[in-house]
Amino acid sequence: MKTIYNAAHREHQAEYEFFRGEKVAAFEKFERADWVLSAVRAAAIGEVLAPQSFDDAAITRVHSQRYVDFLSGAFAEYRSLGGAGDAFPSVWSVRGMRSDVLPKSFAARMGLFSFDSGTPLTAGSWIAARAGADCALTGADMLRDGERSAFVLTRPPGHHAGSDFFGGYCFLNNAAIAAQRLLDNGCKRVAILDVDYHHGNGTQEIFYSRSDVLFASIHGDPLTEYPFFLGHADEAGEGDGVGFNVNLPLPAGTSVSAWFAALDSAISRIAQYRPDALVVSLGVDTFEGDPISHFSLKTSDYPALGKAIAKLDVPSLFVLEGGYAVAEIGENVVGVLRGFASR
Ligand code: Q9C
Ligand code: ZN
Repeated sequence: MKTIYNAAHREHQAEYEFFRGEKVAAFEKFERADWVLSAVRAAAIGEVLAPQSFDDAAITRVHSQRYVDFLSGAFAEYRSLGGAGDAFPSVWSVRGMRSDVLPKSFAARMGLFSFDSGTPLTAGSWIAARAGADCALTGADMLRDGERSAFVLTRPPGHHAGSDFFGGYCFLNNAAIAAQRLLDNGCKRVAILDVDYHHGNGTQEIFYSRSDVLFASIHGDPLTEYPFFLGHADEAGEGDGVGFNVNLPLPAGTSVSAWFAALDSAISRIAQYRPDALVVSLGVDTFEGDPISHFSLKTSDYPALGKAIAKLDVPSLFVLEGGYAVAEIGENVVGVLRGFASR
């Protein structure tokens, strides 16, 4: 399996994030991708390639133009106003307030286009995220050109980013951008399997009223786990999308066998959908040693995940999402990719 590597990921380096009022080292750090790249190279799973470049038009298929316009210039604007360090939102538009009027205030637009204060916007966030979208688009085009699978090795991750908001360490939704590209390249139906510990609220939001993308996610129950406000089992889609959104929330502390049972049910639903291509939002924060998550997969469990995905026998694009146990992230990701290849 070939890997498309986002070498620009290092441009995004958050100084810190907040935890219980304290500044703590950012969990979503550049070492994550470095370790995955070393593991990909050490396991010799295939060539490592640089992305092609694409116009913003491929991104505004899923993100709003006003969001892309804001985000691409946001850090420069922050600095021009005298902002020091990374930028964080501090005010949000909630129920009963307007989101259709674009405020002039930078602080107001930071809040309009985000849903948490846990996603530092740094000097290089846009460069890194934009290059990651190029990697996702390159991967989608590789499937069109006959590859059976490919791996998008990028950070920052993407699945929490929606059509016009960032959050959860995510700015551009790489998996959604790739899924839309696969449709634009001729696929009739694309499935997205999200196995990150956290619900992919951004991906769900983007495709919620559509039947040409099936979104299936296994994640920590939002009653107790981030992103809290989406990811419940009764969210089945709306309008044309009814029946094409599948949430399988599991309580924090869920066993490995219960997690794989949920995987079986997600995979059966995807098989029944008969997709022309599959995008996997591959977070490995399901790992027992993950510092911010509460499932208990072991390194030796990840090949079985890849094998189960391979049984679908559909061209598959793996896109890196979360996973914060830095020392094990590479081995866990490569375990999935090797399991897929070995089917
Ligand atoms: N003190 C992804 O895995 N909150 N995002 C963590 C830790 C946000 C995770 C708080 C977690 C976002 C892509
Ligand atoms: Zn996650």
